[in-house]
Amino acid sequence: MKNVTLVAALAASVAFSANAMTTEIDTDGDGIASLSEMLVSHPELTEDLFREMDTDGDGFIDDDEMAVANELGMLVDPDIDI
Ligand SMILES: [Ca+2]
Ligand SMILES: [Ca+2]
Repeated sequence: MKNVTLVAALAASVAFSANAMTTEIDTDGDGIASLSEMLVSHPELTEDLFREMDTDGDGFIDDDEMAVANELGMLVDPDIDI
């Protein structure tokens, strides 16, 4: 039963992370973020960092890649004052 709980927790975590792709970032609503879309909400983002986030190299950040980037703390959340 422990595994079931873990899977449920992971699923909840992924569902939460999927919200990382907000309409604030994905301004054209296609579900993925280009570098220029990312730069609107994350002006500190560099092209190098964008390429690191874009793990499948398609030139866009999708939900999964955004979630991983958030998990690794690659992006500074503009809503959080550090
Ligand atoms: Ca987009
Ligand atoms: Ca990608």
